[in-house]
Amino acid sequence: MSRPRPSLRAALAHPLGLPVILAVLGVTLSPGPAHAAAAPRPNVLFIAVDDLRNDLGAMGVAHARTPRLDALAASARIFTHHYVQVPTCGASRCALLRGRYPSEAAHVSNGGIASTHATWGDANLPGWFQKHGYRTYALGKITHHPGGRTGRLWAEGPEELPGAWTRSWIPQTPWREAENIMHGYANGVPRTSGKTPPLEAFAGPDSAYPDAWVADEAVQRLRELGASTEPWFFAVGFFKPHLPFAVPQRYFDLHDPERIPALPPAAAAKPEWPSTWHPSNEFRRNYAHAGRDPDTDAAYAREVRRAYAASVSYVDAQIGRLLDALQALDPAGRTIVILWSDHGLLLGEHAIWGKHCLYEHSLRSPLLIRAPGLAQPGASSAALVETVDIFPTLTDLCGLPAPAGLDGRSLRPQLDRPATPAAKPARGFWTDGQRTIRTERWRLIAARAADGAPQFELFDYANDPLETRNHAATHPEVVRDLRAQLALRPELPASAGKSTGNKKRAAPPQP
Ligand SMILES: [Ca+2]
Repeated sequence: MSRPRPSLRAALAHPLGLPVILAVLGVTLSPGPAHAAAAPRPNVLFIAVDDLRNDLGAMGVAHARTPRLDALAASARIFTHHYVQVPTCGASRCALLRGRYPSEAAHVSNGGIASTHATWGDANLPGWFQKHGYRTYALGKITHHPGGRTGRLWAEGPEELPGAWTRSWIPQTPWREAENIMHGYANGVPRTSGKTPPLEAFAGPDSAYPDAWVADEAVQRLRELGASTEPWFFAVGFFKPHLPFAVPQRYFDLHDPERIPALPPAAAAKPEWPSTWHPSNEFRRNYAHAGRDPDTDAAYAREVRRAYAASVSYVDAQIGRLLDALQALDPAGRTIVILWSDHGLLLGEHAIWGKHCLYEHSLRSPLLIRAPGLAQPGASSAALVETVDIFPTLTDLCGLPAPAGLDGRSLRPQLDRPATPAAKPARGFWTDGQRTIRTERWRLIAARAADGAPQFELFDYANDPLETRNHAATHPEVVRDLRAQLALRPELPASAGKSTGNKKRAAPPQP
């Protein structure tokens, strides 16, 4: 990797003086106690958004109304091809915090952190930062259990990731317990699975819904952190745009449903080939639809997409308040800011309303990174990057060593030069041993048919970006090559344990 160097003259005039001069002369300051005393570690604000696909204005989505995320993107590196490892909340966050690909079936289940953390060793993102002098905070939904408790209503019982956080908590709200805030309707009403609706527009203030409370608490905590003499890693997890798509009416009013484009019929069709298609159980079973089906009711499809867009606008506004507080605290921009979503979402693509599958829109999600001294802020990187890259990127940017065994790569090359290509393909994992690998042109999904025979779906994004055909039979050489790359990682056992987001088997292979 070659990093651009400032001129010596510019370095001499630079307010940071010596470090810049040393950089010009090619001298690297290795991180260590002596250096740490001279140059404080940067603070980190990590913002997790739940189920956010790349529907941002900054990513070219015309109907999006995301002014605050767009403003953040204008000061950050926009990773347009960021892929998560597992398309469900808890398991994606498990990969984030381990910095590793799933290596056992539990790692693709929502309970993966709680059931496997004892074997992680040093691969524990907040634990590693704490070990290196950081105070670590998790507010809201950072792991599958907001607040970090795994017992009744996620409000009591064993810690999900013991000892890793200086504090892990949720705000005190009308929804009270974590499991209720996660799926909250207006003014403290919890979800009743299968009986409450997937959409709600309430004519009331932002504080009628949980994320305004998360933002309030985050702003308060940031002000307190301003007095901290120790570096901090503050993770703030918002709940929207996860189902239910329930936010104040005024965010619905931002969106004209007629302006949200419908999908081309071929993109909205259920795959005709043997596939890993699933019936969207989270959407269909956990909510009441009054007999309506967005696959056959175009008006309902528009309503659902509009409610999702409204939920994105609502969380955008709450994140904006947090960023305003950071700006007041740190006007010089010395804090590293990462915005990440745990996976994307299909809004009718392949006739799926949800995630829990290995198709493109399920695995692809926004990643924005703002770091002090970032080159070309606002420029996009189209490099294929992954959630497992975040751990080594943060240790790199903060001048910490990285623990052994991380699967990702630091994204510093793409931060320095956005045109830098990816270091590796992107890998995804799902239940029943399903796996995928994504290269710049292709995606292979490997699964097993009902009779146990290998089954492949191959997509060609150069010629068929909407995944409307399975190209496996016409490109056997590509399948061979990608299978060989898949084989570099062990296949996970078929059983993934309980709870993958849907109540039963989340993504049964279809004959
Ligand atoms: Ca999620």
